[in-house]
Amino acid sequence: MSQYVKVALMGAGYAGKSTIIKLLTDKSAKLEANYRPTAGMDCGTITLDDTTKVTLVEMGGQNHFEFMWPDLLKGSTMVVIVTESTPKAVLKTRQILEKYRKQLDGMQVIAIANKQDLAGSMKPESVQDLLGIPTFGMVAIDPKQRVTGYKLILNGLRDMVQVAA
Ligand SMILES: Nc1nc2c(ncn2[C@@H]2O[C@H](COP(=O)(O)OP(=O)(O)O)[C@@H](O)[C@H]2O)c(=O)[nH]1
Ligand SMILES: [Mg+2]
Repeated sequence: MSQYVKVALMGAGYAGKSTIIKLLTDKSAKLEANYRPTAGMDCGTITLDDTTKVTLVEMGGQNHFEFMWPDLLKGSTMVVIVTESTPKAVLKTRQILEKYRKQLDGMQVIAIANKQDLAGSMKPESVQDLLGIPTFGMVAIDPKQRVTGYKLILNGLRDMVQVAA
């Protein structure tokens, strides 16, 4: 029987959540696309091993979808906070994190400092200092980062659920 594990992607609009879901779930997807804000939520599934599937749930980042976040967070084993890597974006992400800290209790929480290809990006270590959670740099539009992305999720889940290999 398969176990489904829920991983929520949280963060402001434009951070790169939809792109990360495409990177990890749809090999044929065009990663570098015009921005289309996610209406409410989006999801995709990755298969970790014979028995474990991971459902990635994106929480739409626009303010007017924020009312859905508490419901979308429910039942998540892991939450990936996605942020752009400019200082301004990271400070906004820190506010989001502070606001939801209570509800993230008991979940594995990591951050992705996305868009490392852009000039003016903070290094993942500096983003981590500000956010206070394990933070990993990424360029979600680069298909070569697919394996890195899988590993981030897999390593995060290893402490939380039984996964083979
Ligand atoms: N330069 C660059 N652009 C990115 C990267 N990741 C996503 N984008 C672009 O940023 C925009 C917003 O991405 P999207 O995944 O829709 O953000 P979301 O609102 O968090 O779901 C899109 O135009 C993406 O193509 C990245 O690593 N580098
Ligand atoms: Mg989106």
